[in-house]
Amino acid sequence: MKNSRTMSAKKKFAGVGIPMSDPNQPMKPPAKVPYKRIATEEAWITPEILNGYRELIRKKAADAGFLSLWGVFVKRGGILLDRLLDMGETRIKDMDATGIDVQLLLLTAPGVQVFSAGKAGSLAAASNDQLAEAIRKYPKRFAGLAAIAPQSPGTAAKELERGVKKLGLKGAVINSHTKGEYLDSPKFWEIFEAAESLNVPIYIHPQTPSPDMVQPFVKRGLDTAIMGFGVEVALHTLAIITSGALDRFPKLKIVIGHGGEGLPYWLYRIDYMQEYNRQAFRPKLKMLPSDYMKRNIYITTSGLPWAPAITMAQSVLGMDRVLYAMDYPYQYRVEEVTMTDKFPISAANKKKLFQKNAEKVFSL
Ligand code: 1DF
Ligand code: MN
Repeated sequence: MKNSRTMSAKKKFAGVGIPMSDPNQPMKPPAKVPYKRIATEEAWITPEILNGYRELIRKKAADAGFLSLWGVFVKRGGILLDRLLDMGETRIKDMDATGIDVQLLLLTAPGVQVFSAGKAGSLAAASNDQLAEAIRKYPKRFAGLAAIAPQSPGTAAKELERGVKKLGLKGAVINSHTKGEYLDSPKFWEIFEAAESLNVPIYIHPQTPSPDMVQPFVKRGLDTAIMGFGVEVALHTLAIITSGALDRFPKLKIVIGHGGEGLPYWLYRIDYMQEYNRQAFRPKLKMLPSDYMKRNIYITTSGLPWAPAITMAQSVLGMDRVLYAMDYPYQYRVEEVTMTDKFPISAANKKKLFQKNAEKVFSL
């Protein structure tokens, strides 16, 4: 019997048997809709940072996680890199082809977090200047988050402040662990303090899992976007919640992608078990993990235009906490938009998902 997988050998399929278009062929643009489509996890890179990566590889100074992540760039090749590098007409054309009104731009993983502190700080600042320049050219189409280098928390906090106050950026992106360290360590909390007082969010974007847990994933080819990314950011988010950081910074806003990296699905069990699993050195939390998820965490739909997963997350976190994202150029497909346009939710909630929540969370 024919099924959707065997009907045509040439046809490519996205998740769960859904057909997908080729982003390098002309696509049928999505229908006009009564809301702006704001995509909130859209990637870019500077030539200088890309060269820094090449140097790490050349000098054999890359750890297993970065080596594997670099493999993604190599495998996907020039088409992907061109799209990451372009901050002008090509990007705008791609946005038009998929009905995206605004891209919120985030320096792609692993950002500057694989470099030494000094180099990371200067590359981050230079990238923020370039990002601000692109936004000045296309103020209606682009907005962005500041890249920061957690290797020097004080410098990172100051760069976040400069990014927001001087450059008009809307928060910070941190590509998860920094050389194996997570933001639950109080040494990083200057960054939280700055974000909270500036009233801007921190987007914790995936990268490959930290050195202590990456090996079993790498061995099986599961360390990047297929699952390792999600496990890494879910761990990072739970680490922050269970550290008590959100009792110390109750107004801190944290954004995570990919449908909340599995956490909405697990919330009941996390709440239930945290009572028994709390380690002795941890502070007594003021609330349940699900309460912090509903107070401090926002999630985006990046790479997951799938109604069962996203409507589930909306039902447990609330309609105000879920924002649209495409994950350009990694998941640049018109279906990222059209499938989300068709979610079985009300018109008002669709406008929240695509537009209103992003405007509020990122002060657009
Ligand atoms: C991929 C996806 C690669 C995402 C990324 O960085 C990345 C991928 C190198 O599909 O291989 O950031 N992502 O955000 O899902
Ligand atoms: Mn992404």
